[in-house]
Amino acid sequence: MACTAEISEKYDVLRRELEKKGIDIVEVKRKIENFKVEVPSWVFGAFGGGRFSGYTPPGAARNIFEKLDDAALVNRLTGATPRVSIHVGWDDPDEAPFEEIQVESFRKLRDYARRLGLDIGAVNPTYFLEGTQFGSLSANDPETRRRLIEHTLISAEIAAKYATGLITLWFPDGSLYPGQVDMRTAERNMKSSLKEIYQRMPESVRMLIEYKLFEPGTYHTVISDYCVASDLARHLGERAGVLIDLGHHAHGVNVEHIVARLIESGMPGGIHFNSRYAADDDHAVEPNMQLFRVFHELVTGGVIGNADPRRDWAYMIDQCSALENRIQAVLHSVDSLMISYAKALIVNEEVLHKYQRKNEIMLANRVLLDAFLTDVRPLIQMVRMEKGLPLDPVNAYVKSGYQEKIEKERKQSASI
Ligand code: PSV
Ligand code: MN
Repeated sequence: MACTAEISEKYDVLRRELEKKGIDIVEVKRKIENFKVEVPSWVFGAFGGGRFSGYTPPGAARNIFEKLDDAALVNRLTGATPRVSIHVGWDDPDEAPFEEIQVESFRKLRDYARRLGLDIGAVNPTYFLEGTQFGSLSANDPETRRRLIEHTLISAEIAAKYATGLITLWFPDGSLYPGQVDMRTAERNMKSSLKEIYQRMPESVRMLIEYKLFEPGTYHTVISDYCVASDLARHLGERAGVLIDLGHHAHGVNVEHIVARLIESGMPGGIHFNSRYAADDDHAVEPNMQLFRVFHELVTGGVIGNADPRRDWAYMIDQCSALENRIQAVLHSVDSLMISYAKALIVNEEVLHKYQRKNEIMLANRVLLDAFLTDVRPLIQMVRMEKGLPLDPVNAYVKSGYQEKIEKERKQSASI
């Protein structure tokens, strides 16, 4: 493990290198210090895809309180995750049947979170429980639509009273075969259900609509891409926007272009960060070139790190794959996000613009590459050292003894 002097030395080398390029490292450091991302409650629990007899990594949290305990540890090790995004249908502290979930139950969740130094972040209504296999807000059955509209309004009230006032909506609505649903009727139902929610939800609440190209719908999904989501959001009003989940596109889609377009439209936005290889596999975030390019759009679009918080987007990790140690995986994600953000902040924008104006294609491209290939870890470590945080949160977790403790305490596996 690197010692203090070694880190300062490496940081100085990086500082001199960046200063030569006219990059203000102190400003970059300040932005990294302030970086925050929400963690999902579900990464700590038993949700795992139902394979291998519902195998869940040892030590998984058995209820929302244990999920918050784990989230608090992640925040203590990273200093960057003070909020936890919840799923109302999975995280009711009273574990009431779906129809009986009470807004007031979530007060004790908020209070418990506060005692751990946390807040409840984005509130997700849960549309994919028993009874929505043929659609939720777009279902043919008016009774199903009514149930889910009321559930969303309860979620919105929870968000207003006990969280940050943000609801994030993802729908399993779609179809498996051509002809199964009338696509126009489904769209009309979705639109009118959302309109009713928007008109009835508390005025302080904002909503982000998440799109997904596939799953569970294999032939069609009602909100398949950002154009559908942004059309809906525009139809609703200025408190509605789009949630981009990195895993929800066809392979090869230029996601940073979607980010750029949404920023340009001025619409509220948010990102669910994760990595995927084959489909929506919800793996831990990797500091790859795509993630760097996404951050570059957020930085140059004046969104992330903007002094005016109203300009900023919402950032959440959305991961929960079946086999790996979840706490290690989420710590790794936070690390990857900080690295990618730092790389985006050290792009030499002046030189980039000069090459863009001159149509110097390769030279412009190499400016991005230069930032991407720079090892920014000394900067991240410097930030952590100054905050009294472990330099390597994953390593610190392994050594902490927490895993052994939860494996012992939570032997009895749980369902959520
Ligand atoms: C759906 O695949 C999704 O990305 C949504 O954000 C859900 O809320 C989350 O995953 C958990 O299922
Ligand atoms: Mn998501």
